[in-house]
Amino acid sequence: MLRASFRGTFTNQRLVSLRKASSLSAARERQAPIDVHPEVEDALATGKPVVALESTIITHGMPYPTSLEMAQSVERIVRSTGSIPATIAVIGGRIKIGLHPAELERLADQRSNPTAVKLSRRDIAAAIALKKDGGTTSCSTLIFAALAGIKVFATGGLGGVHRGGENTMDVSADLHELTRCPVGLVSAGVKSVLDIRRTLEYLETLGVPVVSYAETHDFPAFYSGRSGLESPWRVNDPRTAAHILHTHWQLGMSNGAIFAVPIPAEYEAVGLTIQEAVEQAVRESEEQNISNLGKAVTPWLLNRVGELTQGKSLASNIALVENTALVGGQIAAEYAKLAG
Ligand code: PSU
Ligand code: MN
Repeated sequence: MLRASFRGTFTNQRLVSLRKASSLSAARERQAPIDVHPEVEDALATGKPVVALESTIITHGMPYPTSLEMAQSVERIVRSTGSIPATIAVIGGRIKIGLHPAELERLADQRSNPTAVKLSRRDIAAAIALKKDGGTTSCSTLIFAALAGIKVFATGGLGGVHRGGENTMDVSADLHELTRCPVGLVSAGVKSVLDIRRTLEYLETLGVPVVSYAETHDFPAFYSGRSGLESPWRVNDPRTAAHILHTHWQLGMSNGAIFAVPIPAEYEAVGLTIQEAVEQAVRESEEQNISNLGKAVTPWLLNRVGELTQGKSLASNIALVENTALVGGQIAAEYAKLAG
């Protein structure tokens, strides 16, 4: 009886948006330290498209001030598609879903704030309790996006199985997180510092849908649009991509999916040069036992590739992140139409 009258007072659409907000409201009831930017809050409440953006790329992935310019630029690009950007981070021990300009600056400027930590799932509670600043990896961005009810997340490079991972067991927590969070992750594929073949195998084991957002099935390899390995699926328009996500969750599946977008074609040639630097960086990392560095392995490799290419890899990195932000914004806009 109560149920019938409750339903009668809400439209279907309101019910859907209430459902979306539920894990966030539950966390708030538990007084979890979460601040949602008012613009993001409004978008989530009214069913407008929102795109989550990560922040380890800002704190550990690029040097300042390029990191800040990139972060501002991807937010602008998301806006150009009609979606609202929500850069996610931890500031002073509080989770931020959407950053104010001064917060973004504080996070990016590692000269005045060199203590921002890299946050994977295992680091979140400690970083919050100790009132740290932190950049969220794909893993922890997925967690907070899911908590807030954000359905699309755009990033550059997803973590994966490291080369030699069969011995070191260095497999990014990003992969497993995709089994827990119902979020569509848009990335430029997986970087060739990683073992792309094993990464794809492991994603299959985990049951994570992998879709190339391209003209061919080739799974993109970050600096290059092609890895020579195939994705099981491909689409090349935002509506079909959104339809895949919508169908996946209509069926009650609670995991995420990957859309892998190749770097713009004009960066393909320089990608070949960068590939040589990648091979050298991986060789050096083996000689210097870098695999013992734990979560510092990925930042070390990124930084070394940057040094060896004299910044060319950085320019490519920016271009591919901007491209995934564009596609992510478009997919989120289409998804919002389907979800109503
Ligand atoms: N690849 C990049 N830039 C990055 C990262 C990966 O080209 O900034 C970051 C992302 O935040 C990714 C994380 O989620 O590194 C993976 O780290 P690890 O391999 O330690 O899981
Ligand atoms: Mn690792």
